[in-house]
Amino acid sequence: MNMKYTFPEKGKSKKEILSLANKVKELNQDYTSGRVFGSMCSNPIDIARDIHKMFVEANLGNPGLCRGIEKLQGEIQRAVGDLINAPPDCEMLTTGGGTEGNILALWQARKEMGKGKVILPMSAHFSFLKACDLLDMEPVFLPMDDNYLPDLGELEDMIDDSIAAVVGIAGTTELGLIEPIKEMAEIIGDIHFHVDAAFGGLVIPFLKDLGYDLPNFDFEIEGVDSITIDPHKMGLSTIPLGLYYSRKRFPVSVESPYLSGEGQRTLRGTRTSASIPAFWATINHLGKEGYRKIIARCMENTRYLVDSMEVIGLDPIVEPVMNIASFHHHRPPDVVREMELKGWNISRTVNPNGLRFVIMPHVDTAAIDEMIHELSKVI
Ligand code: 0PR
Repeated sequence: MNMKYTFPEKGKSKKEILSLANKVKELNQDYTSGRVFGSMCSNPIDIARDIHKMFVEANLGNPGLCRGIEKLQGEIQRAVGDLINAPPDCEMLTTGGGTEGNILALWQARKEMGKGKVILPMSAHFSFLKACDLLDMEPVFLPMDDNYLPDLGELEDMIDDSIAAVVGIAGTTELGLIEPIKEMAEIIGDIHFHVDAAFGGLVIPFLKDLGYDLPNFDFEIEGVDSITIDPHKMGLSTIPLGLYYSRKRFPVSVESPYLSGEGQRTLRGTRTSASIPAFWATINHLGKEGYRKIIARCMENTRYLVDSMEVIGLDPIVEPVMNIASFHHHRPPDVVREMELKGWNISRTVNPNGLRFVIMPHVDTAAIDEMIHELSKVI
């Protein structure tokens, strides 16, 4: 059908628009339905939502107009910097999320190293493929070992003069694994080492506090050059917000003479910046204590999911390290589709084939029971 393009001639009333918007909202899957198991995002906590609304016009593309936001950005830098052992002179740039953070990392590596090859573990998020295409860099894939972690022997063989960057992941998208960052750093030497902690960065420090014995992934390891962390995932704040930490100053700055501020850095210019005060509010409202409580519950629910899946004959691909659990299955696309038709959002893995569940704070044991009941009919 050929739809004609039309711009409304006359305006509608506020009431009419609200009613239309509410109808549209019903088409969206609501996290509170308990039916979303395939998302790394959740409902932002109430205060984040309120504060976000207060700052909808904020634009860090022109920092001179929002010095208040810059101040809160600094507070976020120090708070999250504490969680990831960031050195005091470390830089942090706010981004639109993991994709932009990963692009900045490869941009920085390309600029500093003057080379174009990137070693990506097979587990790497697809955002790195966008980054490589954009920056005209060549991805080289690092195979996994039997535990679905990067094969360190292979990594050693792959290192040569043509490599600009190596990526390691703390909280892999498919399995939630923490890769051996320290061991990888020792092998790669001076090459730019970027850690993608988009999901795990705001989970692992709290799990450690809770007594989980987990490997280090952060700036405590000397060879780590940059880290991506997303407050809009397990930071439980509003979309869009990512943090890009770099040991060295990000090397690109473009003069922006008609704006206030000292030249523009990062990828985006004018940008919604309300998620910065929203995350600042989330951090200060929850504190470490609040995050620990929420994450402890997510882990209990993840355990509950794994135990319940056993009853319907699904085996975990790995024992979950964080609140992501994936299970062997031979035809995941069919199961995902059939569950979607029944109103359930689940996800899948590719390396290896399986069904994937992210146990975010909006998932409880009642939702898990109901979901497994439906799943048992389609596997
Ligand atoms: N790095 C890792 C390890 C990720 O898992 C993701 C996203 C990214 C980077 C990219 O982050 P942004 O999407 O913020 O740029 N992983 C999820 C995925 O693609 C994102 C997601 C979020 C998926 C919400 C679904 C959803 O409802 O699977």
